Formats: sequence, structure tokens, C-alpha cells
Amino acid sequence: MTNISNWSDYCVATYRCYDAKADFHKKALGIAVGMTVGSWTDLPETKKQSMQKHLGHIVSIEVHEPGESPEVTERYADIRIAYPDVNFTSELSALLITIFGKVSMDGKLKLIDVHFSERFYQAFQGPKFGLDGVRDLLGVHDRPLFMSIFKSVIGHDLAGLREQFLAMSLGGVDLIKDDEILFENPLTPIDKRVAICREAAEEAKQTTGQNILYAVNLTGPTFKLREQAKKAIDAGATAFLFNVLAYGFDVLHELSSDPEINVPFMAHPAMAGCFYPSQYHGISANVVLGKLMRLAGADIVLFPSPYGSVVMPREENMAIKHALLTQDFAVDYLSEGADATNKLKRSFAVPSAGIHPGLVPLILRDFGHDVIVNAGGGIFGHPMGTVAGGQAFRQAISASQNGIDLQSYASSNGCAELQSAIDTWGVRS
Ligand code: 1AE
Repeated sequence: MTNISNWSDYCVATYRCYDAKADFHKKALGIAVGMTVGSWTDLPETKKQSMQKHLGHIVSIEVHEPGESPEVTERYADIRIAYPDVNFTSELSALLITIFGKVSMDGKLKLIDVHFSERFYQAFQGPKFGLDGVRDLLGVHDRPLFMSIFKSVIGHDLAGLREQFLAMSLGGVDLIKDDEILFENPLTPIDKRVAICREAAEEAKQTTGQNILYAVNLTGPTFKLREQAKKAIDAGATAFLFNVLAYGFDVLHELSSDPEINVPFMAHPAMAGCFYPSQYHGISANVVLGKLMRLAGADIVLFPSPYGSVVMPREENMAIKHALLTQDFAVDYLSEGADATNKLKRSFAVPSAGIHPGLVPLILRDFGHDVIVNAGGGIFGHPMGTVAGGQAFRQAISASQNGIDLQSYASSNGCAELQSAIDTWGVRS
């Protein structure tokens, strides 16, 4: 273990390493040296002095043996390595290659956390709008937000999309997002899609009085995304959906910090299954869908919930929520858990996939007031139609906010839409 006087010049990665027999100190040293100066012991003394500032350091190693508690069934160690800032530039790609490039392929090693140096952290503004900014744009502060997802989009024309948009809007949604599989296509190009949906949002507002943000899918060749974003903004775009993991965190960072792209970014988790689900490999959900998304500038982040059709363990969900809402980012935690000085705005959490009204009480129990309830099939699949599908969700949100169980609320308020949703999907507790 090294005694460094100024940890603020280092980014610290925490790894979980499983191995029945390994010498974890040797493993840690191999990472600290191998991912920085390459070799150390063989260097002459004069060279060691000049290389010292580039050397990675072991911060701590916590070894866990099977049987020490009921949860520990295999031998593992949590290893923290500090990487000197001087080795890499202020891009997330540079950081990730430094802390989890080659070693990501070397044994049962998972990156489970990262804390940033002050210099690295200061290079990022984080979400431009954040949770509070999104609420301000919508003018909704007194309840969880509600979002719906376009379904059946490929092969549909503009009139078809308009019809879907209008029905979702009349159901009482705050946000509507494109399906992430909708790319540029001759039937519904981005500028035309934005214009027609904006028109539908205005029409619905006459009835509901609600503002709506439409997160249009920003796609295309990487070097043309900026141009594409501006084209969409000129057509009236109010938010972007972005497949961050396919393009890279730095691409989101560049786009979200562009002063001319002044709308919120919604990060889709497509491909996240390549990173977090394995116990032994990859990058934890709190890092890949939490800290890195927020640092790169996502105002809103989607991820699977513990209750729907694509399931993520609750503990991992809560770790993402923590990463999106708190300031546990900077390396200062090593010296008494201090908060970072440059505070990032909070990002909205959106537990998603297979969500229906009967899951709303669980979502609000786990995520509280500052969450976006999001559904596609749970709206379009409602037996009374899409508008009723949205209304059932709004009723479920009101019931849960008031601490009333859904069945009692539906019965005592004559909510046929919620009742029908309960009859179809049930209520989970
Ligand atoms: C975790 C992403 C969820 C998503 O993008 C999506 O389209 C969900 O659709 P439903 O609600 O499962 O129909």
C-alpha cells in the first residue's frame, strides 16, 4: 500500500477479483504497474525516479474468504488502484482505457466503482438541465413524471406516428420517447418527425393543458450527429434520445456540452447487457448506467427495473439511483468522504421495460418522488386503448403518491382505466 500525500491528482478504480488461490497483492501490483509504467522492479534507480509520477498505486486490498458470512461463497478481493492524472487526458475513453483496457480481459475481474480526480472531474459539466431543469421545462414539480414509448414505428408513416403521439399525449404523459430502434428512414425523417409530433403535442395540450417533451432518437454517422441534432432543433426538437453505449460516452459528452444543442439528453441502455450482468466480468451498473452517464451529460437515464420484463437486481437499481442523485464522485472520499466541489446536476432515473400500472407502487417506494414512470406495452396494450392506458398510469401514480392501494383507489374513485389495468396485469407488492 502506498502513502500518497495528494490523492486529488489520481483517479481511483475499484475492482472485484474472484480467484480461489491468487496472491491478490501480486494481482493488484500487476494492474497498478502494468496499466501505467509497464514494469518497475527491473528499472534502474534513476529511471524509477523519473517514472515515479506515472506509476499506479495500490490504495487498498480487502480479501473475503468463503464462509466468512452467508453471502460469501467464493474467495474474492476488492482492489483499489489509483491512477495518476498525468497519464491520461480528460476524456472518458482515455480514463476507461487506462483503468479497464487490457485488464478487462484478464481473469475474473469486474470494475465496480470509480472516483475521479478533481482535474478530471472539472472537465465535465454533467447534465445541462438535470432533473430539476427537466421539471422546469415541463412545469411539473409536484409528482413523479410519466413517459411513454412509441411502439410499432418501423414501416409507419408520419400520419401513423402522429396518431400514436396524439393518443399517448391525451393519456396524460409528460414525455414521449422514440423507440431506440427507429433510425433515419424515408418515411419518418427526423425533422419531419419532430415537426409532426410537435403539432400533435400542441393539439393535445388544448385538452390536457400539459407540456410534453418529445425525445427524438438522434442517430446517424458519428461525425454527422451534431449537424443532425441542429437540424432536429431547427424543426422544434425538445429532447434527444441517444444510444450512448453504441456511440461512446465521449460522443454524449461532446453533444450534451455543445452550447448550440440546448435540449435535454435521454440515455438509452441498449447494449448495457454487455457490461454489467456478470458477477465476474464487465463494469457494474452503477458505473456504466450511473456515474459515467451523468458525468457525460445525460439528463435522463433509462435502465431495467427489478420488477418488469427485463430484470435487474434491486440492489443494482439502488446503486444506479445513488450514482444519478448524489455527489459521491470525487476521489476526496479517501480523505473523509468529502463531496466534490464542482457539483453535478442530478439525472432523472427511469426504471423501464415491461412496466404496467400495477408496478407503480413499487417504483415509487424504491425511487420516491423524483422518478420517471415509463411504459410502452403497458400503455398500448391496455384493453381500453392507448388513451386509457395512459390514464390508468396517472391514476396509479396519484394513488401511490397518496399512499392508497391501487384496488381501493380504483374502486372508490370509479377509475375504470386503472381497474381494467389491474384486471389485466395485476398489482405487485
Ligand atoms: C430498458 C429500456 C426499455 C425500453 O426502451 C422499452 O422500449 C420498453 O418498452 P416496454 O415498456 O417494455 O414496452
